[in-house]
This record gives sequence, structure tokens and C-alpha cells, in this order.
Amino acid sequence: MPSTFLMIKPEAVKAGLQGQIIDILLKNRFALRKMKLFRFEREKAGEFYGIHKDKPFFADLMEYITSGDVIGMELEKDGDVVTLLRELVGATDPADARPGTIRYMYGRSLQANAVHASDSPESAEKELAIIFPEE
Ligand code: FUP
Repeated sequence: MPSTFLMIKPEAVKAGLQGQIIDILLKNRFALRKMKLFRFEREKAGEFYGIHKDKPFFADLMEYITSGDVIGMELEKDGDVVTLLRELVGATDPADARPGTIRYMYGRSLQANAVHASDSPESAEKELAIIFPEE
């Protein structure tokens, strides 16, 4: 079954929202295959967000994503799992996210937008290999 990567970001873990977010994922029939709580080292964070390294917001993004624990997950679902999960997650900026989406409910700002979800099958494969290298 195809799988993708989701990560609960620092502000959502600090706010204790991980249970509610996982509940939404399971109720929407995403199967949880792997899960890990960890804190990013700078180097690994840079590798994970390498696609943004020339963006003006990169330094702030590094500061934020290494600021506390995150929870990474491998999620499985029949069909186009990447697109289905991105729809449930909602727009990058919570202010633009549709009601019912995770970012609408739990995102606080463009940066602190509660979760990350891979944007393509290629990104999912790359991100899963970075976060779960041992498996
Ligand atoms: P997404 O794929 O929805 O996670 O969004 P992007 O890959 O475009 O951006 C990655 C992360 O960078 C976002 F989750 C939040 C952060 N970001 C900013 O902080 N400022 C910006 O202007 C754009 C993105």
C-alpha cells in the first residue's frame, strides 16, 4: 500500500495536540505504520528542508523546527495517499485553510502551521528515508 510522511511540528507538540491530530488521521482511515518522537539536529533539519535553503524564510524555519520535539509518522492509505493527506492537512497558511482541515483547526501561523505532509511520492520517499533511516 502506498505511504507518505506526516510530522507534527513543535508548537503543536508543546500544546499537547498530538492525540487530537492522530485521532483525526485514524478517523480518516490513514493507517499508522511508524511513529517517532524526536528533536531535529540542525544538520538533519537542513537536509529535510533542503529544497528551501535559498528561501528568505529558511533561517527562521531552521530555528523553529529545531525549537522543540516533533513527531514523525509513516501513514498508509489505498489510492493517492499523498494528495488525500494534503487535502486533510489544508493550505500552508492556516488563514487560507478550509474548515475541517488540520491546519484550520490547529495551525497558528504560516510558520507554526501544526503539521508537515510530503508534497509528492518522491518527497515522501526522501523524507521517510531521512526520518526513519534504520528501517
Ligand atoms: P507545505 O508544503 O504546505 O508544508 O509548505 P512549503 O513547502 O511551501 O513550506 C514549508 C514550510 O515553510 C511551511 F510549512 C511553513 C514555512 N514557510 C514559512 O515559514 N514562510 C513562508 O513564506 C513559506 C513557508
